[in-house]
Amino acid sequence: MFSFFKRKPKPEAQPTLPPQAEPAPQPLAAAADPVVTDIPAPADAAPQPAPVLAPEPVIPVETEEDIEIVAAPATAPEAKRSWLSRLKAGLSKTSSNLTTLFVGARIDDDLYDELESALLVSDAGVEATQWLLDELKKKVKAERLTEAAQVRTALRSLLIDLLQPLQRPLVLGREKPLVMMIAGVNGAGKTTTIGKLALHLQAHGQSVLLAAGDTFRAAAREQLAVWGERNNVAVIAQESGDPAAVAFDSVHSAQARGTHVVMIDTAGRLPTQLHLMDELKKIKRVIAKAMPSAPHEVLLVIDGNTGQNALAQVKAFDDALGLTGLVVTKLDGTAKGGILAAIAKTRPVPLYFIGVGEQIEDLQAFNATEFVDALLS
Ligand SMILES: Nc1nc2c(ncn2[C@@H]2O[C@H](COP(=O)(O)OP(=O)(O)O)[C@@H](O)[C@H]2O)c(=O)[nH]1
Ligand SMILES: [Mg+2]
Repeated sequence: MFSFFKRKPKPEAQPTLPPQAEPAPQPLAAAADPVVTDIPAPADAAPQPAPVLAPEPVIPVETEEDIEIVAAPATAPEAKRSWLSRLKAGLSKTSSNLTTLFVGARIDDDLYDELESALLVSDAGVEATQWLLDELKKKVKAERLTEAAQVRTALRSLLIDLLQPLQRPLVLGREKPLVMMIAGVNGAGKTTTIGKLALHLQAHGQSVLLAAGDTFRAAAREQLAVWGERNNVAVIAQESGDPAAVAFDSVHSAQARGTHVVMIDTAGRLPTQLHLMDELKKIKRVIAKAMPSAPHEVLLVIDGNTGQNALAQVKAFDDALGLTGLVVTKLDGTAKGGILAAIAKTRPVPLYFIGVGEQIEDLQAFNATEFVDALLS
């Protein structure tokens, strides 16, 4: 399930870097990776309908360029089942609210009112809720649906349509090093996510360097350092307390070592702490001084339990930094899940990964169909 896309190295791009042992070629995902079943048609082909019925959806790729699909470290079927069951358990309140209202119901205003309330309670927000209701009513009319169960199926496909644009793979190998900056509020799960990602990336043959950019708390530096030591991942840290300097050093160091991926951790901050938001912008600017095309990914990590405030976070961090991707964590807790619909409708930043626990396999690539099925099961 966990999958990245990795561009095949372009021959002319090679000589600029010191020679370094390349990882053994990865097998193309076929039987090995149950998820990636196909490379989608080129962008100019006729648009494909959302893969509603396919058991394993195709992951879209932006270009048809030479892309090597790197298979996930085979998530064992039991691990995958337990992962999905944790996602379902986390979303169970919303799913029971959303599904019971269809049981034995007639298709009338009461049904739509109840659905509206359930969506609002799930954190879907006014805009996405209104869109879903409008589209659902149109569909019911156009398809002459008469049974509540059919309306539920129609809702499922609308939700998948809404969330599908968030489903994007993280493309590896397009820069060396690929520099990723990770931001978010305190406790969102930034450091944990970096740790999980580092292990996944290593399993894909990628060398990883971490930068302890959370310089506010000595404990945060320690957390990353201990983690790095335990997992044999190099961590750049500094006593100086200047996160921009740590970020700068880490990119230089990765360039010197020929490392594939650098992940830069940052201290948690609220979007309302303007001086701290300015500091993030500075870190980003300084990274670009070390490598003009970097950072290549600016990720926001969001706690899935934050409700509508998560949307405010996405907007504020996106305005400040220009986000390239999101990670939503803690969907195993009491998260209501609807926030993804709100994000998709108002600020559709790609959602690369979702977290449903503290174990490494608990971070998985976001899949719209899987998520909607957990929400409506
Ligand atoms: N249940 C659960 N806990 C998580 C998840 N991701 C992170 N955590 C926990 O959230 C807490 C804060 O994580 P941390 O990475 O230190 O947050 P940071 O301040 O953003 O770096 C830790 O106790 C993590 O173990 C998740 O997906 N599910
Ligand atoms: Mg942290």
